[in-house]
Amino acid sequence: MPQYDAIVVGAGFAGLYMLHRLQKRGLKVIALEQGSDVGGTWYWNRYPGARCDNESLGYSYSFMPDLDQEWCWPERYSEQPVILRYLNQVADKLELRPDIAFDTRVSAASFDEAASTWTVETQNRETMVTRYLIMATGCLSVPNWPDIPGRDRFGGDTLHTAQWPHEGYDFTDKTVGVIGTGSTAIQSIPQIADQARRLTVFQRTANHCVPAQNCPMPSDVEAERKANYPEIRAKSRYTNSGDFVPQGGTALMDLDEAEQRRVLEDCWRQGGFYTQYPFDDVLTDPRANAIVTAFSHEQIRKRVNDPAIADLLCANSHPFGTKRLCADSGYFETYNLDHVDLVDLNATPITAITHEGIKTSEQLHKVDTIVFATGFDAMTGALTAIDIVGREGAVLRDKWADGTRSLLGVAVAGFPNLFTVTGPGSPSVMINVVTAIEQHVEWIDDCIGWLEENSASVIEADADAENAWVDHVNETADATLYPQADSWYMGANIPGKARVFMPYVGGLRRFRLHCETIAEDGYTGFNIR
Ligand code: NA7
Repeated sequence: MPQYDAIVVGAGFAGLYMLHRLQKRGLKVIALEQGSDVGGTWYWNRYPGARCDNESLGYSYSFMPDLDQEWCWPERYSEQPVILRYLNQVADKLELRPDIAFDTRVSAASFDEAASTWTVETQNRETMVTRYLIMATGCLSVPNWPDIPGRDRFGGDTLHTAQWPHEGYDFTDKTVGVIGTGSTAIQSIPQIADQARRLTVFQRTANHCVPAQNCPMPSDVEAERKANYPEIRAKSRYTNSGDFVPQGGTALMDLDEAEQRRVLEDCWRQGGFYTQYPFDDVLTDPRANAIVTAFSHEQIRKRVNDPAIADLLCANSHPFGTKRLCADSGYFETYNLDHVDLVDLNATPITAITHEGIKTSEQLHKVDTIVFATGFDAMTGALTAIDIVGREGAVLRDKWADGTRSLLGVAVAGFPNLFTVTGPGSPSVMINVVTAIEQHVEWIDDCIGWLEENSASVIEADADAENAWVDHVNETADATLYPQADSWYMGANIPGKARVFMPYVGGLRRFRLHCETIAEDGYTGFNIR
């Protein structure tokens, strides 16, 4: 049976960096990746319009200064193929591919207490043994296929945005139904409408959405960034957002009405996450939140011709920003096209999928193609899909059945020598996820280095420390408006999943400093043998 010092599961942003760090440390390490190539999220999500809504100049590794200078991001927000090209370039430059096993899906992992090793099993029935197991499986990697009666009986083409055909899909002359109106749908709907003969969008919940204001990369912005990259990178590591965009500093409620309006207009002009970054109170004070919501609705009504459709598109079910904010490019204007319809599933829910199309309580919508833009089993899906068995037969899936429990989102009591990159309880998806990944990868690598230097063979999160961290994560979320939304942050999009606010909303700076203190103090909160 092959033996390793470390196995990394996944070869996206997290897995590639983890592999590189452990290689540099001189460990015998392999990455196991279910896809046929590197990229993770950016390998799978190839739907039309797929684009990162973090700005290109901040959505890349900070540890490759030469690549920072060489690489040119063509747009303010990068399309999926560009990010995938970037990750391929990284894998080539760092010569990572020889140590990645592709088309290799991990199905089980169990901890051998006597040997202090993990036995890892793949779907191809291979088994291997490792001292450290690092799950770099991504926060948004397991697609959510809703359990709609008759889904398998549909006679046309069924697509899921997160498992898009690599050869693409031609919507020309097709009658198309899109289910879902989250970020992915908002990006893909304008592009699908460009090609399709008829497009019907099935909306259960309108999402808060801001204009992306995407544009070709301004040469002066790129030049300025490249001249100052090292300082900006260093600064981004200690901001709350993990980004170079300044966050906080303005309380909307401290401004008079005219000032509020001026600031909001400025935010909308800048677009993207600038719309929520400046404010300290929008996610904590319902009054401030209501002001942003009202302003946002006003912008939608200006863009959508039919007032009844505009009303449906205005998010009302949850406070602004408490579900992942969507960034649009021409989304609202799509509903002004004669061949595009919006179905309100609150008024007329989907009752079934038939051979011919999507049936609501009102009518059958005949379609050639159904696009499921229905999201992911977020944050935990990839981990609970694997049979992970720790000490004394503890099963991770069972441990998390009533809600995720983790120390720093990086380690779980009962599961020695298992690390999770951007696991639940860490800032992960609440901030620039590449910065979040780098912080976790570096912390894990340092921790493994420390264990090796101190001749320790086992590290495990202490149960009390884990409880204290979970309490802190919950208290931090409860001080905000976030838990008011039925979001994927809460696990609320998956029937039967425990409702617990999973990511840490205390900001990267606080989190990083806390993690640093723990390491400096010899890994307090962890039991080491
Ligand atoms: P999201 O944001 O989870 O959106 C999924 C959408 O699908 C959302 O509008 C859901 O409505 C809808 N949905 C899910 N199940 C159903 C059923 N059964 N019927 C009707 N509609 C349904 O996923 P995305 O892929 O758009 O984005 C995920 C993240 O990727 C995004 O936040 C970025 O970080 C990148 P609901 O709101 O649950 O009522």
